[in-house]
Amino acid sequence: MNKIILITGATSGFGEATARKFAAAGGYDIIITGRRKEKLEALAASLPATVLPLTFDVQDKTAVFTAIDQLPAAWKKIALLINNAGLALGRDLFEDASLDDWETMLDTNVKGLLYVSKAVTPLMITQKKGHVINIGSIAGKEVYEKGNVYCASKYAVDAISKAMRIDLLKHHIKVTAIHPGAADTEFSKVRFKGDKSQADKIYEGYTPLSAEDVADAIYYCAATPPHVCINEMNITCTAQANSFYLHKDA
Ligand code: NDP
Ligand code: 8X3
Repeated sequence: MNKIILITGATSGFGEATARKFAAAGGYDIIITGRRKEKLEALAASLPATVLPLTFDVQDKTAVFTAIDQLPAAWKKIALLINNAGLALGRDLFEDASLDDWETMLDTNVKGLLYVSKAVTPLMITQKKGHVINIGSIAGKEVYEKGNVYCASKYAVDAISKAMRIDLLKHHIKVTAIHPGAADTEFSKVRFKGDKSQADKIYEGYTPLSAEDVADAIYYCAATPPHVCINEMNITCTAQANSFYLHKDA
């Protein structure tokens, strides 16, 4: 019987690459989610797997709980939840940053992850097993200048992952946090609000992670035997040591 997985933020970047990875591997029925309906439907149609696209904004508590509650019974046996939806908005000094940007990051990266987890983990508790993979960031390991609230949101993902691992232990639910470094996805385009030249500069002078590199890491963590849980994985490109040290060729 195929395992059911739910991936948030599957319309681009890590989420889309992860959906492609699991679909190609076989053995999974996949729920893909995001706000951009057309992208979700196009991805669903292109994957060699049974796929259920679900359109909702993770910031909308009612929409999250309704979407999960209304899943057909067979789709409720979720074995793996990948909490990936998230974003950075702006790269500004504390005194210059926008409160709206801060609120959107906290509402998405922290509260959205909590809503989806609170909606899905009861379905795992009923099954007495499950696996939650949270996508944090190296920004949740060291704060960098102008990273302020994005970093804070990812520190929260780190803490929430540790807390979930402890509290869900008795339900045989694995919790893994994956903390990637710079990866070339739509992330910087979103962060710099469509300013392509600013976004492109982030990835100049070195080879960043690709979405597929992170999807491979997610798949590796998901494919461990039932008695093994990778608690945490920090993954950067070879040119990057952490949030501070990134070697760019001249
Ligand atoms: P992308 O911008 O390519 O993808 C982000 C995904 O999140 C999209 O599918 C987007 O879908 C979804 N998303 C954003 N906001 C919402 C929302 N409110 N409700 C539902 N879905 C939402 O970025 P990445 O793939 O790079 O990012 C994925 C995760 O990885 C994020 O949590 C990010 O913080 C983290 N990360 C990224 C790194 C990088 O350098 N790229 C490094 C470390 C961590 P849609 O717009 O359709 O809703
Ligand atoms: C994304 C990586 O370094 O831009 O989480 O914060 S970074």
